Amino acid sequence: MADDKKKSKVASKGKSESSQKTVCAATQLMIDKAAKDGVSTVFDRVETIKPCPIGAEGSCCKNCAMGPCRVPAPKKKKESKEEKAKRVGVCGATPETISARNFVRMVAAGTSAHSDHARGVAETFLLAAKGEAPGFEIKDEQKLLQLAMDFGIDLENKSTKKIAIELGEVVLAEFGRQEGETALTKRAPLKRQELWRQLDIIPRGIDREIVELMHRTHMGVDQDYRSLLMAGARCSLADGWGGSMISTELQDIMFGNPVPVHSKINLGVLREDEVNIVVHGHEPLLPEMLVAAVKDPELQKLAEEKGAKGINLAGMCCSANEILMRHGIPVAGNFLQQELAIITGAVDAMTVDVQCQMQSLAQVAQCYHTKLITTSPKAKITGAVHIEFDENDGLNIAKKIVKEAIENFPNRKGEIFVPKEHTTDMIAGFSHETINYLLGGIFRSSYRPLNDNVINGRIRGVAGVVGCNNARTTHDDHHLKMIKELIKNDVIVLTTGCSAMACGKAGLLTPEAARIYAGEGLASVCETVGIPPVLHMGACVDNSRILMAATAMVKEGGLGDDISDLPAAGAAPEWMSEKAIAIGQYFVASGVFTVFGTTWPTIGSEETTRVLFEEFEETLGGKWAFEPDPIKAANLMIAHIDSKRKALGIDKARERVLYDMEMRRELESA
Ligand code: BF8
Repeated sequence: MADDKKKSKVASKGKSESSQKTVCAATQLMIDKAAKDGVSTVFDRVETIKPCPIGAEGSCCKNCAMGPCRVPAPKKKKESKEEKAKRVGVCGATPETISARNFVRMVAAGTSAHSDHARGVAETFLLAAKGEAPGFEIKDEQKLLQLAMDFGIDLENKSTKKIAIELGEVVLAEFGRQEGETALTKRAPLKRQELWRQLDIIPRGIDREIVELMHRTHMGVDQDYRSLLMAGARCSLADGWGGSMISTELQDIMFGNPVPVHSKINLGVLREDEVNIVVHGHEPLLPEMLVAAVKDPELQKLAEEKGAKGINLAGMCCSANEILMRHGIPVAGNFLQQELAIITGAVDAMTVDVQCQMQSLAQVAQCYHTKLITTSPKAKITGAVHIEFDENDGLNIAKKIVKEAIENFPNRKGEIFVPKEHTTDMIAGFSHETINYLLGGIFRSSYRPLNDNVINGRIRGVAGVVGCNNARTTHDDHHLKMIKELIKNDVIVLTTGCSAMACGKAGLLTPEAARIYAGEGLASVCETVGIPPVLHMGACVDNSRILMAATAMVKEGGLGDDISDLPAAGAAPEWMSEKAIAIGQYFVASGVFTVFGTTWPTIGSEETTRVLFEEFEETLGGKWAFEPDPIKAANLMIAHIDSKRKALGIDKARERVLYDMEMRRELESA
């Protein structure tokens, strides 16, 4: 922040401003049921546990046992040099070092989560390539060949099987690579790669960058906040152009590249008279096997024998996005709805693997009959049943889980209540290849029509709105307010994760939404092509699809020669996880202006915040911003998009479009 006035404004913006818990009617009904049943949920706990103000601003250093040292931002506006010199930790660490360390540790944790997910997928891919993982196969051969070429594999005179095995081995080696450049960074626009090289922030190996960041932030190592923040940028690139991209690519190869698919969303997709299995977490390996297992005739028969009308599989969080995108499996809800699914009393089993699973699920499950089943050796929950997933025997394990759910169906107790009237239709499945195809048609698939419509001003720009729910903001509200403001202003929105689910529930993921919510220019394009104004691109690892879409726009031509030239912006208005910080940081390091809401974790240091919010634009071409008001945040994004349009010399085109609309209105009223 440039001055004290600005800084105190940022600090006060971090406070929660609303007592309304949700804008989702189904969620509210289930919060009411939880209260009636005497069950505590995240919506109750957030009222009683206030965030530690010093931790929230990134001013608590607990990296050694001389502390924890609390070095909060000064209360008064002007601080003398002597006062500032005293505001340090026991070892002398300054507020800049402490806040930068805390920030980049979040980047390291987020990168590790996406990348360890990727490692699991790569291990399964290699087994599948060798024919040693029954049920897993190579579904998208074209994508396999493309990825193999990106990893420098010579394809000549090799069978698909041989290429796949080589690819699996090379990809696994990518995690432990010690030097050189992470292979998929070469997919970025050339100018971006050159900038990364100049700044020496191209990741070497994925694990190496995470380990180095943990080392740098150990007591007494890197104590220059700029150096720490740049190392954070490098680590984040190992996520976006490394771990996350590897997950997306290998999953597409094994399970199929998503294409537009119709489905339904919200807690109403659960069925009172069927066995309900909710699959929650992130890795799509078990979910894919469950999709096959629930169709097993013997298990269907067993369900009938137990008095159920069928077996209903539904998703929660990013696991939901994975099987929605590829199979159209209905989605029960996003992050803040996980406990509420169990509170319906109709969930016979909930499986969890890794990430975003609240420990409270075990207590909530005990109040009903639900079997909570942990499936990853990396993530156990006290009180849950553990049935470990093994890719060597995936289908049988999935069948075992389905059987557990069926056997549990007769054990339902208490009032069963599914908010049946609350489901919404949606279209998901927009991979970046699909956008290419939809816009250009089968024989001339290309981003040209998208670029042309940006250049002619019908589409003002592109926004990636992604990320979590956070119980400290009204559930779904900030996603929806921001996205409606963007599309109203002709900004097409690409969405993933829990944000995509908020959009689905609110009806924004249908082509009809264009006419209702989008500005005239965007609506005309959506109607011509038959797409929604908000495109669901998948789970959080699929934010790598947004990087690829942005790169495709640059390569198509006419919109500059780097991602930072595009009229584009990113946002996570309800973020809560460390993964979101890693994602935001790789967007910024890829040249994108990125706005986060809710709270900002470096407020304790004016200088660290200034580097992230201002200086990064000079060095990286992208920068962070914090704005908890979603409408104001959307307008920051629109202003940025307009500034990029101006720099590209295409601002006049949009003025003409607006003039045309005005003329049309005049004609209509004449
Ligand atoms: O990875 S958006 S709450 S579910 S972290 Fe988690 Fe956030 Fe949801 Fe998926 Ni992403």
